[in-house]
Amino acid sequence: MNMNHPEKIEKLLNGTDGALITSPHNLRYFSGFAGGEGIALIGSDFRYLFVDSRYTEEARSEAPNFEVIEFKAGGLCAEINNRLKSCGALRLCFEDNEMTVSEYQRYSEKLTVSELCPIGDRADKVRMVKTDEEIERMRRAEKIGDIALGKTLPMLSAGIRECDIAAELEYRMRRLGAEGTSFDTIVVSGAKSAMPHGRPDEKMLEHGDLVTIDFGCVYKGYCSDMTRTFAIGDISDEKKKIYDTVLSAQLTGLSAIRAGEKASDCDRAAREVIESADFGKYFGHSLGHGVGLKIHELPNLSPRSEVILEENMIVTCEPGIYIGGLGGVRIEDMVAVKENGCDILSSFTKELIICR
Ligand SMILES: [Mn+2]
Repeated sequence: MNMNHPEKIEKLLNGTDGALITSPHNLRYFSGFAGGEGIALIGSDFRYLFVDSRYTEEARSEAPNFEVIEFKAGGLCAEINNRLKSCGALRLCFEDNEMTVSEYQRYSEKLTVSELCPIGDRADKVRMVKTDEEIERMRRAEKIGDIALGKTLPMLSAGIRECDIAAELEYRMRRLGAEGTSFDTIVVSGAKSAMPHGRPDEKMLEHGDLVTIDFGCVYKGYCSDMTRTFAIGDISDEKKKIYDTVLSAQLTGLSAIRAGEKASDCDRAAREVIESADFGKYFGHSLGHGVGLKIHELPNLSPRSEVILEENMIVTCEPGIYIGGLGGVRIEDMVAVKENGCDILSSFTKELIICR
């Protein structure tokens, strides 16, 4: 992001004189600086980036549209106050969802401002619609996941531990150029697969298990997110029915996603498939979420969402059924919303794979 998007800055400011940007993802989005630690002060006609000496070089090269100011320990607020004075900024907005209470108290005491107003979800809303460059980074991230999963798949068999699969997948993604994982990799098998966000441990895969793998990586700052569920050997008819129902719901959700559609209607379309198979009470979460610099962004594809989808939003479509004691299935793709549908960024098969 840079000076090419003044309308995004105006949305962010919403009538205030400046925005105090402190979170790693918003620093990166609005300035380009990827170091994570620093403070940006952004107004309609000024751009300052305050960093300590560890980040000065990086900030100067990554945020060319910003005046980079190096501060010494204890000197940050004085440096900010100098710039506030020279540009006459009095009312600042700040990231209330990201700042600690003690940081807020310190800024309230030390900054010479008339008001610090919460920014609410304005930064998140600005980031909702992606540029082509952002989409290409996420397409690449998702592709890395596709390839890494393909290379890990031969490991899946009875007797191997969940933690070994998670480690292999993460290693493969790093070797393919990922900067890291976009969240802690989920590999859950057997009865544990009924925990949507369970953690991989030393449990071994067993014959007849469902194994859910939910994972993603970060490429040039942008996250990917995908989920596939596999069978270890032959599975029961009920597990097969759960799989088929989730797949059908996922495909229905995908076909509902398009620009102009209500996010809540996409959730509804997929949920109805699961409800009509009498599994409704086992699908507790929403259909999907936005993805970007953060793994969970706006919009939410949930029954309560009031968002109308717009072209180039990136969202996931990930229905699931989780039955305590038995197991669960989730299938997830990340997609770019388009005028007449959606562009699915992952290409890994969704046909049930039975691992022998
Ligand atoms: Mn997800």
